[in-house]
Amino acid sequence: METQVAIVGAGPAGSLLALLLHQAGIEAIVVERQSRDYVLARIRAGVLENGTAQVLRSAGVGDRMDAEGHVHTRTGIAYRSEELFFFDIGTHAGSEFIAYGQTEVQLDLYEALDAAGVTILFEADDVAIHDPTADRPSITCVHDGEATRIEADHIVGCDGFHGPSKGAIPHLREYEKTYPFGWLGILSETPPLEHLIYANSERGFALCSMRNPMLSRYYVQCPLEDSTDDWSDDRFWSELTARLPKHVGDEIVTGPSIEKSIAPLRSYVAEPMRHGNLFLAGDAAHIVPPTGAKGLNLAVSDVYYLTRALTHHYRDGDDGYLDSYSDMALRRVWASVRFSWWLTALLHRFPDQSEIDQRLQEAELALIQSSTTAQALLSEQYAGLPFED
Ligand code: RFL
Ligand code: PHB
Repeated sequence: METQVAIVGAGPAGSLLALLLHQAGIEAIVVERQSRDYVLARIRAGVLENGTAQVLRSAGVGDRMDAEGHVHTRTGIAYRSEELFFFDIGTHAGSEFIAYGQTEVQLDLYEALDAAGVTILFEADDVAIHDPTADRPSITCVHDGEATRIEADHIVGCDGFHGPSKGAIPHLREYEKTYPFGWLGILSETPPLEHLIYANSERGFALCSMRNPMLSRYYVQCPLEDSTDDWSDDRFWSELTARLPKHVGDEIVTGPSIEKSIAPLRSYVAEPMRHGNLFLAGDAAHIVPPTGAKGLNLAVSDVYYLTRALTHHYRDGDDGYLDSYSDMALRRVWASVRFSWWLTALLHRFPDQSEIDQRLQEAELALIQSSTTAQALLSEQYAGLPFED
C-alpha cells in the first residue's frame, strides 16, 4: 500500500490527525493494534480545554460535544476536611472547559473518518517502522493474517506510551517520574455533582467528575498494589465520601459502578518528537498524571501543529513548520508536565508524607483560596495555553 502519511495508532491523536489531513487534501492510512470496539470502550479523559473544543469544532466533530457536553468555568478544591473553594477560569482566564468523555470524542472521530472513507486497519499485529530517515519510510504489519507494507512520505507515531514508534528514534532523550500511588476510577449511572471537585485529604486524593447528567466519574488515590477486587462499590463510596467535606459527601448520589479501573501515574517526556520523516504525537511522546486533565488536550495540540506543518509541506513546499514542530510542541508539553506534576504533588498523600508535609500542602491550598493572584495563575494553567502562530 502507498500513502502520503502513515499513522500508527487510532486513539484520539491518530484519529484526529487522519481526519484533519483528509480535510486538508492529504491522504493517510492508520494502523491500530486493537479492535475498534476495544478502543471505544477505554474509559479515560473527561475534560476538554477550550482550545481542544475549538479544534474539534473546526474539524466538524463538535456538534454532539456542544449538544451533550457540560460547559464549566468553575472547579472546586476541597481540603482540611471542611474547606472548599472554587477557582473560575472564566473570570481569571476568559475561558471555559467542557466535560465530555474521551469515548465520545473517539466515537465522533471514527464516525467522521468512516464518512470520509479514511482507511484504518484495526487489529494490526507486529507493527514495525522502517527507514524513518529515508524519502519513503514504511510500516509493516500483519493485518487479516496477511503481511502488509505501507510506504509513505511521513510516518506519525500516535501509538501511546507503550507503542513502538519512539523506539525508532535513536538517541531519544527520555525524562520520567513515576508516582507511588494510582487512581482508582469508577463510572456510575447516577447524577453527578454540579462542579468538578478535587480533594486533598489526609486519607488521600479524591476527584468528583462527570460525563453527562446521568453518568458520574469519581476517583480515589489508592496504593499501586491494589486491584479492583480489593474495592467493592461500598468500600469505594465510603472512602470517597470520607475524603470530602461532609456537605459535599452528603450530596453524592451513590449507585452500582458500571466500570472500575486502576491507572498508574507518570510524568514522561521523549525528546525530540521528530527523527527524519518520523514524527511523534500525543501519549507516544509524553505522559502526564491525570491531575489537571492535560493528556488528551496535549495530544490534540500536537496534532493541530503537525497538521499545519504537513499542510504547509504539501501545499506550499514549505518545511518551516515541520522543522519547528518538535520544539514548538515540547514548549507546551513541558508547561503541562510541570503543571500536572505540581497539582499532583499538592493534592496527593505520599507514602512517606509526615504531618508537616500535610500541613504545608494545606497552607499552600489556603494561600490559593485567599489570593486572587494565585487563583489567576492556577486558572490560566487549568484553562490551557492558547495556540501559537
Ligand atoms: P492513546 O489514547 O493511548 O492511543 C494510542 C493508540 O495506539 C494504539 N497502539 C498501537 N497501534 C498499532 N500498533 C501498536 N504496536 C500499537 N501500540 C499502541 C493503541 O491501541 C491506542 O489506540 O494515545 P493518544 O491518541 O495520544 O491520546 C492520549 C489520551 O488518550 C490520554 O492523554 C488521555 O486519556 C489522558 N487522560 C486525560 N487527558 C485529558 O486531557 N483530560 C482528562 O480528563 C484525562 N483524564 C486521562 C484521564 C488518562 C487516564 N488514564 C487511564 C491514563 C484519566 C485517566 C484515568
Ligand atoms: C475525568 O473526568 O475523567 C477527569 C477529570 C479531571 C481530571 C482527570 C480526569 O483531572
